[in-house]
Amino acid sequence: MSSQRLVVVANRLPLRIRRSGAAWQAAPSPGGLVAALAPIAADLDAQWIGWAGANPGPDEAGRRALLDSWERDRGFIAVDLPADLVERYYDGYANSTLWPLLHGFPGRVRLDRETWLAYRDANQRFADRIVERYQPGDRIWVHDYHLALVPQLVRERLPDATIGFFLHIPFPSAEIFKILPERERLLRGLLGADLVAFQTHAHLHDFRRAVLEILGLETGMDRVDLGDRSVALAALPIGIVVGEWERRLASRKVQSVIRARREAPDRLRTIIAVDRLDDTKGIPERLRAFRQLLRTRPEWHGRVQLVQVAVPSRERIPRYAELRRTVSELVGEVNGEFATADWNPVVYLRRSVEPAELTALYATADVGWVAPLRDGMNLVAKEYVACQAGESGVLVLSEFAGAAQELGEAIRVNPYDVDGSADAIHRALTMPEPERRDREAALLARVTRNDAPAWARRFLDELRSAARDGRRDGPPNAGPPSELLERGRAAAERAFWLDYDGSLVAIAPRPADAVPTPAALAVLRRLAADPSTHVALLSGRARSELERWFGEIPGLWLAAEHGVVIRDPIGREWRPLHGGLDAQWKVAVRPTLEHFADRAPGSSIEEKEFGLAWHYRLAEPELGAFLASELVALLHRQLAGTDLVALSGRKVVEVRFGWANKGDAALAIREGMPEPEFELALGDDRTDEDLFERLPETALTLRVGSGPTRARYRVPDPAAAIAILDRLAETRPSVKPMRVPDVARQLAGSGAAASRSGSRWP
Ligand code: ADQ
Repeated sequence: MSSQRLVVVANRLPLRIRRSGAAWQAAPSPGGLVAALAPIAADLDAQWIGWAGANPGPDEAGRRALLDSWERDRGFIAVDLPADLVERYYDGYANSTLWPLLHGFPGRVRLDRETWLAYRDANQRFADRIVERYQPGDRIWVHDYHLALVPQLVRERLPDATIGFFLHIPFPSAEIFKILPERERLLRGLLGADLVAFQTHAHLHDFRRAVLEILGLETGMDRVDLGDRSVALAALPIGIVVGEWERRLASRKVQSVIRARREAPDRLRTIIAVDRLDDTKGIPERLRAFRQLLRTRPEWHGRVQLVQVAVPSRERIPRYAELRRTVSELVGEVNGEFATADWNPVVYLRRSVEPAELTALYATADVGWVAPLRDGMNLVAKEYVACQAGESGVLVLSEFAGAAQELGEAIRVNPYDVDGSADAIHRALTMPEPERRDREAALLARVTRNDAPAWARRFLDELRSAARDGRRDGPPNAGPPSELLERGRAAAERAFWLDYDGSLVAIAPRPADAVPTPAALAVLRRLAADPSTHVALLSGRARSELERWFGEIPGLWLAAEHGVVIRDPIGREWRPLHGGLDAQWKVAVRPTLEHFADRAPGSSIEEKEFGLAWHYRLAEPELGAFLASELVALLHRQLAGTDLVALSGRKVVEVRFGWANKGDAALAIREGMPEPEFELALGDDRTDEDLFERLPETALTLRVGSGPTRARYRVPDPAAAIAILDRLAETRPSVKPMRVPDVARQLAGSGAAASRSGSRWP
């Protein structure tokens, strides 16, 4: 169905174009991503956008003709990248910066501004191609670390597009990720997607922590809230296309190779290792461990053979060329030390082997040895298990591969531990047959159940719900329409319900630093000076602070501590919204908060007249968020049966009267007013939602900044909110005499607030 097209976007197309003599030729692209995804993409009839691996050169017409035929026949759409850009983007930022960094090897990372600029440029070219080909309803599935900026670049141009991102490699701890000067841009780039998925929960967890520490965004288990939308997070381990391996395994050609090898009279026990020649794959470490096995257990001399298949990759990068040399030397050393005229301990195939040959190699090996120092998943482990179907080969698997999270029946090794690895191989070679069969059968069941098509289905299901649910969080950042503001400006009778912190001024690290800006003060003055405009400032702050900052502004209502007490603009008297103002409870609750303040350096307690708050904006973010949830749970128990509540807000946990509520405070003030013709409420956090909820539907409710909201409109920050208030404060036809005294009198005499107040508050 054309409205449900799938568009796969990856650095490479499944085929690459190569010059062979005078002609252009197609060859398969190497690596795990293409291996897992290409068959699925074909089944789903997906379009595929990627680099074809060759740039315009001699015989451009021939190259174009081949690319056009790919597009026509296979839905492969090539992105052209000039050669010097490829070098800086692909060899440079993607593989010399992101690859080692995301694998957790900061010592191998190259930081270079030039390559970053190229990365941005290349990502922009991919995004342009996506936008150019986009049809409404398309699902865009972006793959891997080469294209981290693409989701956001596409989102900016196609706000409604459905975009998913899958990271095939690990995500490192926040401490390591933070090394990147471009860390913020990269996270924002990824968060342009509706769904960001990882290979394991551990990677997802590290990502959440980076989002918290770098962007200051608290995340749910599986969600990042961006305000106007949210991004779903998921851990979806990739699988292999088991069916393809089964088919090859059953083929006559492969079966005859397998038979011949098994029946050979001088058959050795064999260990298979298959890797891209990459320094994360632990090839030298494996060769050293194998040498150790031969040194410590001579009984294996002449009886066991390690077949190391390694396909060279990224050889223009010096690190990779160096690795190639190291591996060749080590193979030479091990063979030099132990080989005999009849026995070669290590067979080294430094090339790409055909799928049929690979299948036979996996099927006939007694042990599959997968030893990466770190790996997103590692498909070789799963391929070995699939090719051992009905047999009893043993998988030895590094605990640092994503696959280790799933494949619990493998023998686990720490690839850095030479002795431990040698022992594990000995154990695998000597394991009794029934145990081997049991383990293999359990592994095969897992690999089959979570194969690549199941993985893709799960991703696309998650993407569908993410795109549907992610937009529910309220209005976009566009603010109210002009006509509405015009009507508001001209209305005869108006009311403004304004929050202060985060709404009129930006949140500051310490509450005392968030002093009113001249712009905020000016607009408050202008609005409150208008005789037919009622302006109330409804804040969580203590009355002493509100009085100090705003006490002298004529005509302004003040409500402190979320409406616990209210001051009218004429008599300037504070009255409680509700009776029973007792602050004795603070004696019992304060020590609990103090205990948490001690545990989180940088956090502090704010003492209000009728409330207590624990602020953790300056504390280490993850510790702060963790302690906040613990504190809320503890306070819930401590406060049960009282009229106090513990609420968590933005980097704060507050204890206050449950009945204190900005919405009720506004209604109490409103009772004494004529019905306003225009009404605006402004707020940035949960306590303002009470206000939005209580006001009539016709009120212009405006949320400042991110977060789910019931407000009708949203603006990004206090500056934008003030700009709107400024428009509404513009000169307007003067109407009706001043009404504030009537309202104040009513509140003082018969209104809700005063009737409950008694005379406790002067
Ligand atoms: P890779 O780093 O490429 O993939 P891996 O998952 O092991 O790592 O996939 C390698 C693929 O290449 C396998 O399908 C293997 O059969 C094939 N291969 C390797 N050497 C070969 C050779 N000499 N000849 C022929 N084929 C060879 C990245 C991440 C992984 C993640 C995958 C998929 O680094 O962690 O598992 O993506 O998400």
